[in-house]
Amino acid sequence: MDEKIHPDVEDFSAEPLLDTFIKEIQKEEVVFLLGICVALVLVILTVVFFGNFWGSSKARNAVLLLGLCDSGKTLLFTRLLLGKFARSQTSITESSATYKSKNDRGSSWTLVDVPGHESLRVQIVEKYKAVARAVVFVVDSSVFQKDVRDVAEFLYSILTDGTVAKNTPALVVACNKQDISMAKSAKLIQQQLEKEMNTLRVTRSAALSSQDGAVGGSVYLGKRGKDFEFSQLPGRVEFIECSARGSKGEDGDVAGIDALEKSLARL
Ligand SMILES: Nc1nc2c(ncn2[C@@H]2O[C@H](COP(=O)(O)OP(=O)(O)OP(=O)(O)O)[C@@H](O)[C@H]2O)c(=O)[nH]1
Ligand SMILES: [Mg+2]
Repeated sequence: MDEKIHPDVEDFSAEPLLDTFIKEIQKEEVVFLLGICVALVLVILTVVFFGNFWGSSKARNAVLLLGLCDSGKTLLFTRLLLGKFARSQTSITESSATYKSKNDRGSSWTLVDVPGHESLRVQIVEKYKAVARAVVFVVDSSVFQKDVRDVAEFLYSILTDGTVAKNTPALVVACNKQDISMAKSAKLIQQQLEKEMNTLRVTRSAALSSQDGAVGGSVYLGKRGKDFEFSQLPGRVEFIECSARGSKGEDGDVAGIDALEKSLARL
């Protein structure tokens, strides 16, 4: 009788249910563990990415003053740091000092005055190029017509350097000595440099064989199949006019380097 009242009791077994339950829990555990793993991987990747990004941009804190001899780098260096005029002689070694930008962020950079003489500058550029946040390329605008080829060759060698092209430091071409009446304008200097560098690219790039650019640390400048223009460069490029002597001569006002200070404030 009892057996008939509870016909299913004998057939009933807790085992399949328990199995299903355990399997469900195990499935959830696997999903949960997978979730944790994915989250961990994401955290690690983020840390590595931002660590590298922050580390490299933090490390690149040098502003290099480059340019031919007598273009006015040392005088600009003194004016930027001390705000006043000082007599200068041809530099035979680099000078560096901390420069505080005139911006609200209070950013400060290591300003490096690199001698213009070819035999000295190559080694110093090598030393600082990997940490360059910006290159201030100083041009003597009063003798630009005579120097154009040398200026273009120097700038070309900097811009096609593998390390420089990879880090894309901002380029500020400082058309200095605007207080001299013969001085060429920034616009004209830019146009003539583009023309000259276009020619240089034709003669120099014959050695480059790879399509994507990089060969032996040297890269193709600008866009293939198009005349060279500074706007084709990946980094920020600015042409500014300035006068390290100030527009009113030796005792002149600081306005002569205003445009350069503004550029540096944006770095
Ligand atoms: N009129 C005028 N003279 C300038 C200006 N900037 C520099 N000079 C003069 O140009 C000469 C060369 O200036 P430097 O600052 O020594 O030139 P540099 O680029 O440091 O030259 P190197 O050290 O040889 O590479 C000096 O007699 C400066 O006084 C400027 O804006 N206007
Ligand atoms: Mg100098």
